[in-house]
Amino acid sequence: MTHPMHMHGMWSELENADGRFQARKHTIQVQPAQRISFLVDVDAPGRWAWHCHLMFHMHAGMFREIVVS
Ligand SMILES: [Cu+2]
Repeated sequence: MTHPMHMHGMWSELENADGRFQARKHTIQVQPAQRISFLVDVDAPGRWAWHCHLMFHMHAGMFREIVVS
């Protein structure tokens, strides 16, 4: 099952297999056990959520807080 991982407050630039970057995204699709690489411009101070958009995954623990200070 794909995990639509969503970071609040900042954009992500997903890197493809060629080392090039794709369009800026708020939500990145991640397959189970898949490793991905993405860049984030950490330019928004505050407390932000990073979580799977599937509510039952989020409630099962796929939720983290990102603190930018
Ligand atoms: Cu998920």
